[in-house]
Amino acid sequence: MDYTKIELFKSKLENKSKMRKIIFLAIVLCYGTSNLWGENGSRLWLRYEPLPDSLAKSYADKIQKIYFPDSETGRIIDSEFREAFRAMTNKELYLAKKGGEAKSVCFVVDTKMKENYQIQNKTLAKDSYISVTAVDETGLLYGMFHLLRLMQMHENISHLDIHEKPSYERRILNHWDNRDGTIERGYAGSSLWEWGDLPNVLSLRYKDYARANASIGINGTVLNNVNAEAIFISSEYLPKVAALANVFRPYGIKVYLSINCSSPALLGGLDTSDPEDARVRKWWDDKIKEIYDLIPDFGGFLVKANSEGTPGPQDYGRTPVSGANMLGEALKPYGGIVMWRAFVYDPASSDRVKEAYEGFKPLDGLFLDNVIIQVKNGPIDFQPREPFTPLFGAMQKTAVMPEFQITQEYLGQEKQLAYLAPLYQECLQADTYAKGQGSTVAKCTDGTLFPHSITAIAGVANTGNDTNWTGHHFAQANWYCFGRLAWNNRLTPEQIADEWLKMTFSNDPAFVEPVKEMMMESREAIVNYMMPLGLAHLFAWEHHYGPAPWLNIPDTRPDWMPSYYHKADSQGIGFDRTKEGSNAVSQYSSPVSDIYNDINACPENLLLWFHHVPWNHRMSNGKTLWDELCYKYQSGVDAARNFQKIWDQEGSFIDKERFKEVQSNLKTQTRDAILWRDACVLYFQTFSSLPIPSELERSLFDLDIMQKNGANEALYYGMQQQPK
Ligand code: GCW
Repeated sequence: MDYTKIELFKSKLENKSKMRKIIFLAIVLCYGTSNLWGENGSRLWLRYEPLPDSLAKSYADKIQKIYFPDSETGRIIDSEFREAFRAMTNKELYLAKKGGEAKSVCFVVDTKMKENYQIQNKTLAKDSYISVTAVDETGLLYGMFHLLRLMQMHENISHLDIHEKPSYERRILNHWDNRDGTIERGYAGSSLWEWGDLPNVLSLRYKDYARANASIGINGTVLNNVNAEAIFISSEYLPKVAALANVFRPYGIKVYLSINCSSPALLGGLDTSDPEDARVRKWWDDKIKEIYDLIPDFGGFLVKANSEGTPGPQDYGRTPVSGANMLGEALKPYGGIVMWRAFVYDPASSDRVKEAYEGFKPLDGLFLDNVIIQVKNGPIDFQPREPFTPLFGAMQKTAVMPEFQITQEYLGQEKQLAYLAPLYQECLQADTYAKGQGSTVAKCTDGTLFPHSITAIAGVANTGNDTNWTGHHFAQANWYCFGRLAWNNRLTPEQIADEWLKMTFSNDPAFVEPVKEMMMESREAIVNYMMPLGLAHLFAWEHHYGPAPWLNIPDTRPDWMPSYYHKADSQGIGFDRTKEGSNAVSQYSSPVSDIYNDINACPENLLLWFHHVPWNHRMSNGKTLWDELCYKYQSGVDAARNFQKIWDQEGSFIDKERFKEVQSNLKTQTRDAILWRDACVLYFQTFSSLPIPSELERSLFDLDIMQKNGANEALYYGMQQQPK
């Protein structure tokens, strides 16, 4: 649906009488339906395009009836499947009177199953039907979306024997959404949650949000920012939260909330929020009861405590264990959980990457079993490339969940194409050696190696109220791939890109193959033109889009300044984290620690993360470090240019609207890649004093102008500095 236009209608009509509201709803419904098939990206990967005739006929020969449970979720299954089937095959489905009728698709719950769902062709006398069985109704919904995915991908559905169960039990989106509709690090418009209208008026998008999530297996959503306002758990807001929970429930999605640890003082008027204070405990007990009275299946709390200025138990000399267990105890009787973030770091520390480990490893084994520690994939902060956080595999007696960022805070935001499945898989498949070879981050967190009563994974959402949900059309692929990997952490990024492209754009191999290749290269291209060879955090102040490796703001946290990370000087560049340096390498198990510690064994894509490397150091390809750095920056720019060339050839395969929007995004991306290259190479050259290899492209921007005007402004406000 064209949500932007709907919103426009709505704001015009908002303050009018009740009668007008009804008229408005009618308009919205008609308008929505008439725009249902518009190509503005609003349908995501659930487009259900008409199939080629022969395929439509073959599916319609196999499926003529539908059988489903008589329940709210059952009716969702029926209407989604029926409408999708009609759109794809131009055929109506009849209702089957009982399960297992010939030529039917039949959805039946079997609570004894060990898997989540199965999809099988079953034979009945000489006819056959498709059976979808699942452990519960949410499983049936997942099975239904799986079957629709196969059809959207033009797969054969005659020999199905699919058995699925999820890698993680809780697959959760974290929305960094604020009460006023802004989204921290959100690049796709305002928040989807219309707090002013809730609980009485429900936006049309809530259901579509739930559908989209159910279609990729996401079963939890944290509605508000981890930098949490206490008001979300107030008696005023809880009915609003409950209204959303009611919409999401039939789609198998639980709601969770981020909490502010000072809530007992802020909302309850207490003079303390000390977790060891009996009045504070009582306040939380009462609050949690109030929540469960309204939302019986409430998921639990996400907590960012004593981090970047948020309050927490350390304010009272307590540990995270004290805060987390106090909440865990109160949530326990209701089945709720606490997700306690390990993203805690102190400006005084000489090496920020060591802090999550130093703060949490000593607490291993002390948390209650309904507390899970939420750990960012890398030890700094969602950079284009980081090694995995060493807490994975190190905390063995406590449940640990990975947190990825779907929103592209540090990867070009809504302006650049960065397919993130390769980044997610790089972390999940990294070998921690915690229990010998093969102890991947995936296996350390999904219960395979260290069984715990909860397994979970979180992704910081990239959704907003933009018509296409995510700003950049290709950013939808990151929402999609997060869900798919949370469901099955063994899927390859290629497989997922293949699914997404076919459903979102076209099944034509002449489109799918080159565009898939572009997606697969996109994250590495960004690494190369922003911060190759293990560099990190070279971003301009605060907005984290453009480059400012020179940035040094006096009296500001040093660990927020690029020079803290790159440490360039006349000798070389990079952060010495070896045993002779900050010794961060020792937080990894052997042999990972030995490999990272050895300048000749360390993977080159992490070299400057772990070593301060002389400019004339020989890389494995024989080039000096300086030359290699220049080549890497150029290769990133070359890749961005190449994406433009690839995309320019795809116009005939897809709609004009999305084609042109992506084309324009790719232009911006190339422009900004050049700026990144010039800013970084020219700035680092002031330390290396070495020439840029003569065969490489010359720079377009002047360092002094970039430094004076701030490359960041140029990027944001339409290139005030023109290329020479
Ligand atoms: O990535 C950084 C962001 C902050 C964010 C913080 C976090 C929600 O720049 O905006 O705050 O991480 O993860 O808590």
